Amino acid sequence: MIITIWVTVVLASLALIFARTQRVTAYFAANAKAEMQASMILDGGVQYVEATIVNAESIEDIEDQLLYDTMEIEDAGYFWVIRPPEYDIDREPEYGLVPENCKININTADANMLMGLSGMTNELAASIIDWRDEDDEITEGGAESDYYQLEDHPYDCKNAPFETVEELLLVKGCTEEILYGEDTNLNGMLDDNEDDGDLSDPIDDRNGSLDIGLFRYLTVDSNEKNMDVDGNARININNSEARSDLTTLLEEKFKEDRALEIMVRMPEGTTFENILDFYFRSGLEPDEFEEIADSITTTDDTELDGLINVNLASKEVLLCLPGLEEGDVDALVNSRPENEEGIAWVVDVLDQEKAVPIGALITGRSSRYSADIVSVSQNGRAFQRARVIIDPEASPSKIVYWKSISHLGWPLDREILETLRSGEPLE
Ligand SMILES: [Ca+2]
Ligand SMILES: [Ca+2]
Ligand SMILES: [Ca+2]
Ligand SMILES: [Ca+2]
Repeated sequence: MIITIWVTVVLASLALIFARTQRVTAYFAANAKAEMQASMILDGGVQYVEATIVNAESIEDIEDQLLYDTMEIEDAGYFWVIRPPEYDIDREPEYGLVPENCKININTADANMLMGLSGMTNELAASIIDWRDEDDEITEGGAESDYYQLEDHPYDCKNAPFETVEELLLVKGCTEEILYGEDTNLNGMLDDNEDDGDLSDPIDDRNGSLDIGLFRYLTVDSNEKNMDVDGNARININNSEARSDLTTLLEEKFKEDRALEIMVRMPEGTTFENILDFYFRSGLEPDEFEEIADSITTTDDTELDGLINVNLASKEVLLCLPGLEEGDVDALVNSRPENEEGIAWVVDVLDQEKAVPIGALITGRSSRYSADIVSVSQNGRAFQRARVIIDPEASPSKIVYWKSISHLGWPLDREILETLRSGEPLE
């Protein structure tokens, strides 16, 4: 009898151990499946974004927030493409892509343009210039290799262009605080831990508003081809060999005698700083200028770097353009035509004195876009997040930057995860 009981106990405990192992295995299998779902949805999300940009026929096809909000992959999970809210920095996320040319390019902007950003310091602006210029001459306040060689882990000054914005963390005067502000999870919103002082990381000032740092205003990826909207090379009006092309263009668009009238005003050898300069000195009417603006250029360069999209950039970024004051920027933002892809309209808003100095620094359309993609498995047990930058002008289009930022944590409302974990679908 005693023996029988003993055997039963042993068998029962064996069964218990076995059941537990089964359960743990099943749990791991379910988690592995969730992880895989989340990462496959993320990859799919990146392809979706790339296709959306490449296939878009107008900006409207890219701008619609509904294209990026709670996209469901049946029986697998969901993804979102989030972007920092532009005006109300609260807890309401915004969805969509960010044109990289709505930011300041740290490879091309001079110290004055950099200093236009609030949060930028003289020291950092000077050090950015020294980091990317080839020489070892220290700009006042800046730093070259001599400085970096004295760090605990010494390194050389790069003396070459930045490849990522994150590289700034190597540069004198830049800290995570300056770069990311209080928004350490990079969602552009004020999360609980970003507004509780030192109760939890990061340390913040608990003032109910988000200090956003410089990161969202900076890029190394605002490059575009010097081509018109249809992909044709532009006519360089400073190149005397292209004069006949310009005459042909003017004759095509306007009457022959009008074309002659314009050409007479620019004798051979006349050069222009940029196309806005050409507008003011050629005697073109604004509507005439609008018709040809996209077909002309003042440089033989096939790539244009660091131009700022005057049709979409925020006030903060436009204020970095030389000579523009708040009133000018307000006037520009309030006069933007809807879905415009050119810059000709700028001459209706700014006078010659203000327009010409910015003419070579602005563009009308977007080229590279960044996307911040968040994916989650159907059961809410796994999520993934990545920042990517897509170059649709390369052929074929390509992803020029891809960084996993899943380690920053879940960037959307926690309720989404709770809903999914309770087995409910999202609305
Ligand atoms: Ca240097
Ligand atoms: Ca945040
Ligand atoms: Ca905190
Ligand atoms: Ca704060």
